[in-house]
Amino acid sequence: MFNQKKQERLKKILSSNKTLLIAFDHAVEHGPTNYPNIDLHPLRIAKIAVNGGANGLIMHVGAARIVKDYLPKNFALIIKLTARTSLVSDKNQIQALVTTVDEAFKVGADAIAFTIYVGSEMEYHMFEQFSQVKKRCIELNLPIIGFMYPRSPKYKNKYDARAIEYAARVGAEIGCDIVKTYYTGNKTTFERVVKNCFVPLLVAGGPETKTKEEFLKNINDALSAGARGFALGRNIWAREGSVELLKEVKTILSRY
Ligand code: FBP
Repeated sequence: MFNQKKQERLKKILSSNKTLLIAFDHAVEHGPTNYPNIDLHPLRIAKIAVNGGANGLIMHVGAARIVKDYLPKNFALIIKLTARTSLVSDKNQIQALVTTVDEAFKVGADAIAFTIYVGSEMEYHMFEQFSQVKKRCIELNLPIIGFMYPRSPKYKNKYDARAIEYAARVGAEIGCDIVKTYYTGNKTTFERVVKNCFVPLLVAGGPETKTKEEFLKNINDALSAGARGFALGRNIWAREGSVELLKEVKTILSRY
């Protein structure tokens, strides 16, 4: 029974062979002031996700409450439990637990998302919190998507392919059902990331690329390296023609 429910929820997220999620935690992580000309209302983002053919949306619980009644039945609501702002002196150390698994479940989460800054000084604290969250997720049959992001003094650049490979592997090892991490920017190095991550791997969109074509090239390269799909933010909802662009990504996904 337990596994069946979790499998059903996972199936909803990983529907078809490839997953397309919209990520929208940026108003917390980067702040609304970072996007002065963008309408950051959660419903606008939800409409982009639904109309563009995504199969799920990742949001904090407050935003999730606003959009949940709008979302179609077969669409996955993923609630992010951890947060940090960019107002602190070092935004790369830790994300704290701001929402409990029970609260997310009550609001209607199909899965939860949890960020770990792998390699940061506070890594142990995020690991400890993760173990508590995982315990409750198991009881409630909720899948966990681990946002596994390198923040190591050993690899100063967070997009260093070796650091990304390590972080993604850690996510699989510690029990994430799905891992999400950065694209390395290079197909060959990303193949190694995929190879070493034994659970489905989703790719973040990253900072807005100069051109739409550059963004779509990254999408193609990540897929041909073996990615199982994407959780895209800025490169979709911060661009003109978000819905059409998301549809283009969906078409590319269907070719793999
Ligand atoms: P993007 O597609 O915009 O990169 O969003 C994915 C994401 O994981 C967001 O959920 C998160 O806010 C952001 O990336 C974090 O990026 P960074 O670690 O570079 O601040």
